[in-house]
Amino acid sequence: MTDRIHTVPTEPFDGQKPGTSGLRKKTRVFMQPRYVEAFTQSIFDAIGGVAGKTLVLGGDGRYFNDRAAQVILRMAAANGAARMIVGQGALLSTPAASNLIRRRGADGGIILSASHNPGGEDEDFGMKFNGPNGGPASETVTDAIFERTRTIREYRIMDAQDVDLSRLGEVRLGDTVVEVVDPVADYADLMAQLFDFAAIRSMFARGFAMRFDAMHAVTGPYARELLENRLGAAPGTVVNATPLPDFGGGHPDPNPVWASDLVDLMMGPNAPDFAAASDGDGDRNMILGRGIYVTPSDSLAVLAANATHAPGYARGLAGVARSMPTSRAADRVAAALGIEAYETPTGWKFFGNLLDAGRVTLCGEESAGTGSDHVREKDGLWAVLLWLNILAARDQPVDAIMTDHWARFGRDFYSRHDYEAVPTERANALIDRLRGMLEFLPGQKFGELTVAQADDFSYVDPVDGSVSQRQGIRVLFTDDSRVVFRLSGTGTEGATLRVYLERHAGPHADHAQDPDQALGPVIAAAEAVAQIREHTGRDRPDVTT
Ligand code: VG1
Ligand code: CO
Repeated sequence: MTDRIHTVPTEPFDGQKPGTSGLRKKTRVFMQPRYVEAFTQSIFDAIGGVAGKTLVLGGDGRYFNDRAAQVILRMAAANGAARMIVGQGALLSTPAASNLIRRRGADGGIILSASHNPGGEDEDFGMKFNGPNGGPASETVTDAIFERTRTIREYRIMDAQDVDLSRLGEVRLGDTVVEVVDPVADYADLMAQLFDFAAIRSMFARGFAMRFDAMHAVTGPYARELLENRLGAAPGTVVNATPLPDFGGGHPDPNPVWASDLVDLMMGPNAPDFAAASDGDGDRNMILGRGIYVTPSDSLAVLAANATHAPGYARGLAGVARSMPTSRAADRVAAALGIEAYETPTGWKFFGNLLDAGRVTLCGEESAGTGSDHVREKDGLWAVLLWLNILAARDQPVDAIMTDHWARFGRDFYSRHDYEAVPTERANALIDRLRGMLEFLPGQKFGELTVAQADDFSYVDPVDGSVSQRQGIRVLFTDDSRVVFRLSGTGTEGATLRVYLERHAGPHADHAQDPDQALGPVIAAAEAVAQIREHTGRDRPDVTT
C-alpha cells in the first residue's frame, strides 16, 4: 500500500488566509496545481495530523466540488485517516455536515462551499474546516492553519482511482474507510425531533400554501424531503430544487435582490401564505409572508419570542446571541424573557463557545443566518421549520405575527447597504479615516442626528477570554439609531463595504412606515460621517437588503 503514497513538494501559496467563513477565492485560483493540496495539508498539519481520525466531507455542489472532494479523500488516506464520512455525490449542506460531525463523534470536517457567492469556473469556490463540536474552526485554529500555509513544503497523497461517491456504503482507500452516506436522512431525523411535525402536517393538510426557493443549490433535496415528503406540502412547493454547479447562473443569496422572483410573488395578488429561500450551502434563510418581508434581525427576535411553541425548545431558552451588526430586536426579547443576550463579531465561529457552554440556545445574524444549539452552524431549513411550527401553533398569518411583535417590543427598522468590488485601498481609507475620528465623534451632529458613542468593536470571548479586535465601526446616535461600517471577509474581488443602518421605533410608534423612509436620517448621517460617495466613487449601494 505504501508504494501508492507519495510525498509531493510544494511551494506555499500566498493569501491562503481563512476569512469570515473559510478560505474563499476564485475557482480558478483553487484549480491551480497543488493549491487545494497545500491548503488541505495545512489543515491536517494544524490540527495535529489526521492519523486514526474520522472526518466528515461534503459541499454545496458547486463547480469543482467533486474534483476537490476526490483530492481530499486521497490526501486523507495518505495521511492515515481512519474514516471519511462523505455525503453522497460529495454533497452536504453546512448544517447537515455539522450534524454529522456531532452525531458520529467525528474529529472534524471539511465543507466545500463559497456559500452565497456564485459558482462556476469563473466564479467562486471555498473550503471551510469545522472542529469536533461541528462548528466553524475558532480563530485560534484558523490562525494556525494560515501559519502552516506559509511554511508548507510538501503534502501527502495516494495514487488511486476516483472513489465512486454515487453509491451508498463503505469502500476502502488504502487503510482508510470511505463511508458514503445519505446527505439528508440524519438531518431530517434531527428536524423531526425538534419540531411538531404533526401540527405542521395538519396545517398543510388544511390548505396552507408555501413556496421554498432552493436557488439551484444544496438545500433542494433537504427541502423536498422535509416539506413535501415528510410534512405533506403540495408537490412543487420546493422550486429550483436540483443543485447545479453554477446555481443556474445566479447568486445563491437569499435576499430581496437575488431572490426577487420570490419577493415579487409574495407581494403580488397570488401570494401563498408563506415563502422562504436558502443560500448555496443551506445555512441561511429568507422569510416572507403574504405581502411582507421579514428582516433577518426581526426573524431572530420573533423566533426567540416564540420558540417555546416547538417541542425542542419547550423548556425555554438559555440565552440569545446576535452578531454585532444585527439589529438589537433580539436583545429586547431577551430582556423581556429575563435571559442573557450576547453581542459577538460577525461570523458563526463566535457563537460556538457560547453554545458549547450552554449559555445560549438561539443565535442569529442580519445576513439571514439563524440557528440554535441543535448544531454548531447556522441553519436555513431549521429556521423555516421553526417558523412553520410557530405559524401552526399560533394559527395566524406572518403579518399579524409581526404587527403583534412590534406592538410589544417596538420595531427596529433595519437595512444593509453593500458597496461591492470597491478598490481595496479606497475601502481601507474610509475605515481608517473613521477609526481616526472615533474619539472626536461624540457630540457631533450629522443632519438630524447627534452622535452619542462611537467605537471599533472588540470582543472578549466570555468563555475562553480570547480577544478579537477591529470587528467594525459602531456609531450610536442619541435617539438610539445606529450605523455600523465594516469590510466583508467573504468577497473575492476588491473590498465590499457593508453599511448597517437601524432605527428603533418604540411600541407606540408608527410601525407601518416604509423602512427606507424611517431610516432616511440614518442613511444621511452615515453618508455624512463616512463620506461614502467620495471614497467609493459610487452614488448608491450595489445591493440593499
Ligand atoms: C458574511 C455575512 C456574515 C456571515 C458570513 C458567512 O460575511 O455578513 O454574517 O456569517 O458571510 O456566511 P462578511 O464578512 O462577508 O460580511 V455564509 O452563509 O457565506 O457561510
Ligand atoms: Co452560507
